[in-house]
Amino acid sequence: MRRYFLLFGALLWLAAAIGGCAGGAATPAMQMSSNAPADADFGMTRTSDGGLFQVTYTPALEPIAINELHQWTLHVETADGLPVDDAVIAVSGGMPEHNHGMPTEPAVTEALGNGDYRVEGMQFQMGGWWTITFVIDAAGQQDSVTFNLKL
Ligand SMILES: [Cu+2]
Repeated sequence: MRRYFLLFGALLWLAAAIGGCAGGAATPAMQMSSNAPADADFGMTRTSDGGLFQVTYTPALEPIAINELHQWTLHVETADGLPVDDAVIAVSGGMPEHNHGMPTEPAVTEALGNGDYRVEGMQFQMGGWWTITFVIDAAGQQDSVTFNLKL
């Protein structure tokens, strides 16, 4: 009897995994891991790749729940700690090991002043390792920052 419950549970898990990964129906279950590299930085404040900006995200939903649409506030400073206003910021995200993106198309919808920006449309359809990348254009310079999340 116990065997049947285990099999049923495995099928449920597989269905959930496939359902959560658009286009991943052909992905073998063995490849469905979502482990970040051992040295991945999960901090909510990071320096952008080129060192131009210090960027901090604050989710309106804490902790972040799966499948719940919510906002983030992004705070952008120069390397010297001065708030960066009038930036143009693009958002993208996904699960690197699953080759899928987010179910939504998040966007910065409002500059709030003092280096803060409202990010709308944040939603994650499954648990695991996610990366969210912000490409920041400000004062004629561009740099990007990628945050790691474990959901
Ligand atoms: Cu996934």
